Amino acid sequence: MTTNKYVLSWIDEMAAMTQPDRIVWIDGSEEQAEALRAEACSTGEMIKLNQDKLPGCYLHRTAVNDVARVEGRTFICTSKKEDAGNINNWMDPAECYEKLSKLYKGAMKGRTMYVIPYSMGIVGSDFAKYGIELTDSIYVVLNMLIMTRVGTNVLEALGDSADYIKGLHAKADLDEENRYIVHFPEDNTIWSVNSGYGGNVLLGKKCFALRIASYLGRKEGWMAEHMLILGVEYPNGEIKYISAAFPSACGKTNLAMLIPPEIYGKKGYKVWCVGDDIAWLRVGKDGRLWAVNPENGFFGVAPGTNDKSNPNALATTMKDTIFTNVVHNTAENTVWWEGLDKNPPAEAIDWKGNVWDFNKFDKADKSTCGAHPNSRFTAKAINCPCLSKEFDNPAGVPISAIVFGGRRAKTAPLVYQSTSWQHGTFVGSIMASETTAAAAGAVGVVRRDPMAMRPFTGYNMGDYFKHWLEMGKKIPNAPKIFHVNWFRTDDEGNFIWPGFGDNMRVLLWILDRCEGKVDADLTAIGYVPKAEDINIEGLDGITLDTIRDLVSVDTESWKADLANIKEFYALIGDRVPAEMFEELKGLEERLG
Ligand code: GTP
Ligand code: SPV
Ligand code: MN
Repeated sequence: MTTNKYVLSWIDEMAAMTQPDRIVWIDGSEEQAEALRAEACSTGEMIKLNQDKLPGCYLHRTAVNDVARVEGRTFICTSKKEDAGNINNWMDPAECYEKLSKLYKGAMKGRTMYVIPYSMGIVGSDFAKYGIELTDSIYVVLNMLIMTRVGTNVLEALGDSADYIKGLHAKADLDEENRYIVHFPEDNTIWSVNSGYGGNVLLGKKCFALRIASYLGRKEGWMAEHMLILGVEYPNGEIKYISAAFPSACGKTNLAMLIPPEIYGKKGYKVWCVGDDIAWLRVGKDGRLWAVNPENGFFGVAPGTNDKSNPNALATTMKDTIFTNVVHNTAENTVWWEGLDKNPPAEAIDWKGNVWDFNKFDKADKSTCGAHPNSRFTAKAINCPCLSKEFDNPAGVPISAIVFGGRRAKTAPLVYQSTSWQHGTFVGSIMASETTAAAAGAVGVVRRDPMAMRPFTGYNMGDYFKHWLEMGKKIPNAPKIFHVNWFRTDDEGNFIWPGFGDNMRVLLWILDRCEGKVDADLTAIGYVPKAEDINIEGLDGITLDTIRDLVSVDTESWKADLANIKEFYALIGDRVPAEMFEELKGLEERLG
């Protein structure tokens, strides 16, 4: 398929180590994909679902010990430890290659090694970057075919160049103790072993498009961010674009596919999805910041997705989708998950592969769930009813506003605006959120997650803040920076803000601020809306007082946060830029 000597010699070397029985090149054709689906079904790796109801859809269950990203086993292997920084796990590259080579040795004996040439971004475009993933998993091949652009045209575009990301994945024994997701940014290399789950093994996604790409972006003067990209269309046809960084399972997919509330819908407002997870951003010739989504599909959280919360996502999954770790409705041969509807199937197999009795489901006990809380759908972008016309535009879209957000029960208001790019960078740097099921470990613990990139920055977090500051100086028409929180709770722990489609009301305030069309109140943390400027028409049970409460700045909880921010900066270490301490001092003084 190629005469590229860098590619061929690398594959020889990896095959000599892993010793597969056969090597199969993935060409991106439907025929080959269909044969692989049939093979996966014949071995039980996948289940072909009811083709009348869910054409082209399949179900897969991962091993029960392998259901989320493993941050504790994810490493950045730079030659100098300081370049990975204290927020990342680090291993010496030589030591790591040696250690993992032992795990890979013979790991593909009796198996097939698939060679997947893929592109992040549109093949042949200025901003595309290429990768080759070697894997012994058909499930990985089929997911990569949805999530990235795969095929022989990638090899043609690569030509004789050595400029591609080398990814090696082997399932090996799925041994948790020897599971490693490691990155060698200085060698354009990613090695993953002993996992078969999502972000650990679809190497184009978090490993390449965020960790390696963030490293490259710093070197080359652009940004790789954990951001959705959406367009808000006004009744006059004008479209304004927003990118937003929320931590894993905190609402990116939902916001990106938002359906405006009726009061806006009937006036002609629309929202268009450009991307739901990753944005690559660069400065355009016009001095604005332009964003592309390097992916080609969505790897979205299933639980909670329904025809009210996210009808567009649900529609997207109705064909050509791989479901992972959801409930199998065996009577109908369809799928189900918590929060889909109020009719759990009577005959069902849970995500672990056991018979599941929905009567035993107890909301307070996650272990009784039929679908794993981090169960996912892998669906094609082109099947999304609200996909932006600009999705395939290699130039991307110009960004008016950058929005940060997280899950905070109390501290963060519904929305606030930073006072400058530097202050906005500070706001991103102190983001905090309750942890979710997207990563292995405790759920619901508040932790700092700067720019939603804590698990995904391929270099020192202090240098990453510095890069944000440097980028700001290079964007003459920089986006304004905001922070949102859909997750404030009342004393009973209920979410106060309705969220989902109604988040449109906040987006419109944000865009009005970008245009200087609406006033705001300056507080210690930044600008907050005047309550009457958030449209509450048609919202049940929400009054101007609710909004006042939602945008109020609780000085005491912010003061309590300061100590934690200082500790976090100290943990990052001496590369935190002086500007961040300046901002911190300013905040402290304003809080009094
Ligand atoms: P990753 O794919 O892990 O990066 O996550 P994501 O940021 O795309 O998260 P997603 O949109 O899938 O949201 C996951 C969870 O957030 C689900 O449980 C949703 O129900 C919940 N969620 C999303 N938007 C809102 C909202 O506006 N309000 C509330 N209360 N919950 C929301
Ligand atoms: C996330 O965890 O942020 C995801 C899912 O988007 S995964 O691809 O598993 O990282
Ligand atoms: Mn994500």
